[in-house]
Amino acid sequence: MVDSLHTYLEEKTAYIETHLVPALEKEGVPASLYESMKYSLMAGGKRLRPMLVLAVLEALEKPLERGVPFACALEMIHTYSLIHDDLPAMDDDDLRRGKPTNHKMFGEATAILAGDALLTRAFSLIAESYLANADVQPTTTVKLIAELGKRAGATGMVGGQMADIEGEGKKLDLTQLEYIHQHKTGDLLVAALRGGGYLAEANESQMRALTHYGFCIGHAFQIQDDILNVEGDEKQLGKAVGSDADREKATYPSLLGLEESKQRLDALITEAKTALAEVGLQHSALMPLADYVKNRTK
Ligand code: GRG
Repeated sequence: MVDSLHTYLEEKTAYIETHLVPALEKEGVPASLYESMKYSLMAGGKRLRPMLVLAVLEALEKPLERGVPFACALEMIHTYSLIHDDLPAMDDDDLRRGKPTNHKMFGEATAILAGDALLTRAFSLIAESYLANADVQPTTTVKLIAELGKRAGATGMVGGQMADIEGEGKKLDLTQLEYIHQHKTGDLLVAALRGGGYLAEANESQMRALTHYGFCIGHAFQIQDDILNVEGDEKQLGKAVGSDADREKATYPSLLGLEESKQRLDALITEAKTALAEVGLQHSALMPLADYVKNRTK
């Protein structure tokens, strides 16, 4: 079990961050495109998805280095999704993590291309790195690519984003809201867990448990996001500027109320941890990481 979650998060964040910039291609890339990609990739962030990959390898006692290319690829896809989400055609945000959004810094065209290039680089990074690594079977590399394509694309994150946009201003029910968040937010977390599982040669029951854990924390992540938005808005004395309420988006608290949302959040975290304990992974960092999803304040 990790002694201190805080230290664990700091150490793993630093480890991941040393690998992100070297994972980008520089030679032959227009300088403005490279700077735009690097700007958003290194603009902070919790690095939760890469951290989950490393935690799976650690839990199954495999070398952490093996997870690095896949972890970086996930962070690149996450970064691209945020760059595109901030564009005027989507959320039209000026700030992300307290800094100007990519299109505010580099212009819209460059921001679109930086997102495209990060998405593409994620896949070439996986293919190049693992095909050159004798510890990873080529079939594992293909599984990683398939997993990421499915969870990031039209059947995953992009599909969830589309449903979210189409749901704006409509009265959604819980099933529709869950569909949106399972795909928009949850699928990339599930990809982190399953990709880590492939790389760590998890057996079938471990793989099922990791998938279920990913599903539960993905769902919990979104509920906590909604709760943080409500509580943040309450602190601003009900002035919900830029909030989901303003944009007429359904949220868990708006459908279930704050108390029931919190109960669901607790139940999901317990379910995630139980799934791991059932396959003997109760001592891994994945346990406190589940609590972190619930207790996070940003
Ligand atoms: C544009 C294809 C496309 C998809 C966008 C991720 C996403 C889909 C939209 C972001 C909007 C949003 C706030 C979603 C809620 C959950 C979420 C993914 C939050 C951001 O993830 P964190 O908290 O971000 O891990 P950091 O900043 O820590 O990296």
